[in-house]
Amino acid sequence: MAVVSLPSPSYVTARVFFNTDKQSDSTGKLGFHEFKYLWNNIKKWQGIYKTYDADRSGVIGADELPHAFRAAGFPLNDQLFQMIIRRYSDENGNMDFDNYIGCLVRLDAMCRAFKTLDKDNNGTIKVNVQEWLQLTMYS
Ligand SMILES: [Ca+2]
Repeated sequence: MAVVSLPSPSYVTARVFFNTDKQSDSTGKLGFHEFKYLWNNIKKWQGIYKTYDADRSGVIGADELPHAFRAAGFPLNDQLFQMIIRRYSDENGNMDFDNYIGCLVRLDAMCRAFKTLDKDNNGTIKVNVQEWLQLTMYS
């Protein structure tokens, strides 16, 4: 068994915060509450990463991914997992910690954006081109 040490949150956060601060706040600044929210999520997701790296390989394999993401609150379907693996995992289907955090931060941000637009909370949204571009061009 290989001994694997995970990068600490402070290592990944700089990049993650740079990539996400524009989504969280229209001023482009990362507010204290948003920082705290992101920080707490990253700590929580780090624990999940360690737990669901079942073979202790140091990366989340394609078979481990659905369990980890379900534990993080994202029970996606197979089609979405395949898409995420293509985008965030390496050619062997393994996702490293940096990509894992980047993926979850984006997933969480997109889900929150959806909920904001889903005003009657029925699971569907209707957006006009202006709203669509605000959502997609900003992220
Ligand atoms: Ca693994």
